[in-house]
Amino acid sequence: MSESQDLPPLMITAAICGAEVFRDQTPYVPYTPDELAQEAERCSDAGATMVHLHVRLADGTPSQSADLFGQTMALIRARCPILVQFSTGGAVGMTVAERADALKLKPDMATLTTGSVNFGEDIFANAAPMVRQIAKRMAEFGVRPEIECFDTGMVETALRLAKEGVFPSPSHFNLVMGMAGGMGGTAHHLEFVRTLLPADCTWSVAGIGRFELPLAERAIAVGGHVRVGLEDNVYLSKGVLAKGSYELVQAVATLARQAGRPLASVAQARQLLHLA
Ligand code: KMH
Ligand code: ZN
Repeated sequence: MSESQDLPPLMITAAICGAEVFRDQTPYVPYTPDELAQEAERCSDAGATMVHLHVRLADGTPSQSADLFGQTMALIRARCPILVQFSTGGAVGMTVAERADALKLKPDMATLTTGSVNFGEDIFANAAPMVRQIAKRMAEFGVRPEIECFDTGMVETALRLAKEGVFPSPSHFNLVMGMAGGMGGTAHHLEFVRTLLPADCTWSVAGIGRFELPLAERAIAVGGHVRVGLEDNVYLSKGVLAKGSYELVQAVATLARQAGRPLASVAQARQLLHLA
């Protein structure tokens, strides 16, 4: 009997470009609205139910332009049914106003990071008042947050803010693991951080770099959901670049099939995530 028999169908989120991956690292990272929409469709075809979206200027400079988000979301919607999640993290150093502006376009979801963290050599700043401000704007536009946690303290902060009513419960958490500055990316770390999560939440794991696929496999086995993509990891296997986030989605779909865990449809993902 499969270990996965009583688990919910697997939601895969594709993080297709991020703000820190550039063409000198991989030629396959999409920048323009057209490129982003094409990649989102490839990921949808490969089994992803949601795309985690950042936008870029034509030269790859990270942006939070509502105009670019709007163009990209429209192109994605014209191509495929995938849910669209905007980043409110943007790039290190952006203001809250910049980061939260595009929420007015009412994407299906948006990320909400619940604390600050060393981010490589930088600091990704999310003091509690900043988190409340972004959450308030999400509530204003009816956008459901994905609570993004780079360390266990961010889970604790999220629980505290949820008690304050800063965002709705049950929440959906994304555990970003294995980034330099954040929590580690081993199965041990995942086992521990899971114990902190509320029983009624849904959660996914986004392993950074070499942690991506091993953590995906673990999450599939224990009932979590998975985020993969070039934002988090550019390699399909050691030294082999993924030709796009879709190849990483395909790899997760294969792991799910091997574990006997069906993939969620977009309709099922909407239900699991309490989206209208
Ligand atoms: N680019 C990072 C500084 C998010 O999308 O919400 C933040 C980030 C998180 O990527
Ligand atoms: Zn992101």
